[in-house]
Amino acid sequence: MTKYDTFREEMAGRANVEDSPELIAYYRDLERLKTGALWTVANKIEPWQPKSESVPVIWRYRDLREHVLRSVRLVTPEKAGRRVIFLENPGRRDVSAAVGWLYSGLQVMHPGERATAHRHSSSALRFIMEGSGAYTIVDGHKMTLGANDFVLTPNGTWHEHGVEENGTPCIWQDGLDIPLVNALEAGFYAVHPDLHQAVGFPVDDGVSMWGAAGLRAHQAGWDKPYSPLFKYQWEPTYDALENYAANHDDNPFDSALMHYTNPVTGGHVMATAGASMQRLRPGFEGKAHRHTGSFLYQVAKGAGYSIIDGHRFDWRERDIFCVPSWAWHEHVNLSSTEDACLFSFNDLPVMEKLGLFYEEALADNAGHQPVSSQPAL
Ligand code: 1HN
Repeated sequence: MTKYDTFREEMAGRANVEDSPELIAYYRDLERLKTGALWTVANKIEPWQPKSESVPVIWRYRDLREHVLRSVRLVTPEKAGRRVIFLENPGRRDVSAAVGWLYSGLQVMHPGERATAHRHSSSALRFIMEGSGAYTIVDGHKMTLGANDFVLTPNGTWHEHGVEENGTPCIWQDGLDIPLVNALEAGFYAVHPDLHQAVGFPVDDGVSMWGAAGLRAHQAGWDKPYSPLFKYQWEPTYDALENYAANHDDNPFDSALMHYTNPVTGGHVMATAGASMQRLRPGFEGKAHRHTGSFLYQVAKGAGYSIIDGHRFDWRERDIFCVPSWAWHEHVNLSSTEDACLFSFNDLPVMEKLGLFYEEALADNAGHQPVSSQPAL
């Protein structure tokens, strides 16, 4: 029995007042006083269970890539600030979100280009999709980036990006909590006074200080509310997943799922955003579950499909798809010989801190959703 089964969906006890001429006149009077009667909105503002405005969407890289590259000829990073094509969920256009309160976009930079340094109240992360020579500088720490590397630019940190002269065109996915910060009306933004920041440490110093599994440097000190390990490289991540998968049973929903962590606390990488990488073993057919929290996935490796709220979404490397809060979802690796890896980021730290995380497995139909013959939006 899940926590949710304790809530019963009965009309008794819920607002059920019929309009009458007197009531309508009364509502008009209340409106003039900038007030309202709760029973006219109660059922809408307190749904029986989470009702996401977001719809499941897949953004296929083979459709998007050429348009992302097209922007290089149309705008410069100097003029655009950041040259980004953002992902717009049809249910969340009003807040420019890709799902729930999460923003995401694809950013492209050519060799020799660099974007100016700025900082803001939003926390950001990036997952590298293609190209070589990309780098990010966070509070003076410069990091080199390759495909499937994951990098943080936590809130309040000065950050800028570029691609070295001898690199190739680079594309990465940005993820930010901007819609959430805007909803909370808490966003500040500043451009660096010198437009660029000095590199104050050896390149990739954070990885050598914080990146060794199970070890902590004697001189390491940290009291910020985000991970000091700004960069999580693909090779050790994949090694860890393979090792874990080889020695542990599959999780029925996620096969082998590991979370990027703050090495100081063992918890989420940032205060408002968490991120994970999962490996679906060859032939994996996950069962359906749902939980609160919004998720954006990027296919880091392989091909398969996910069924999200009864719609099937076929994906392959670099495709991005979202799972809205409380949507049923199950993942399948189509290959019987190759594994598939899914990167994802989410707002779970917020859900957990606010005591709003709930999860349940699909009990019916052996844990699998019926699939609709209608296409998704
Ligand atoms: C931002 O800082 C970046 O640093 C990318 O590359 C996208 C979208 C909205 C607000 C800040 C970046 C962003 C952003």
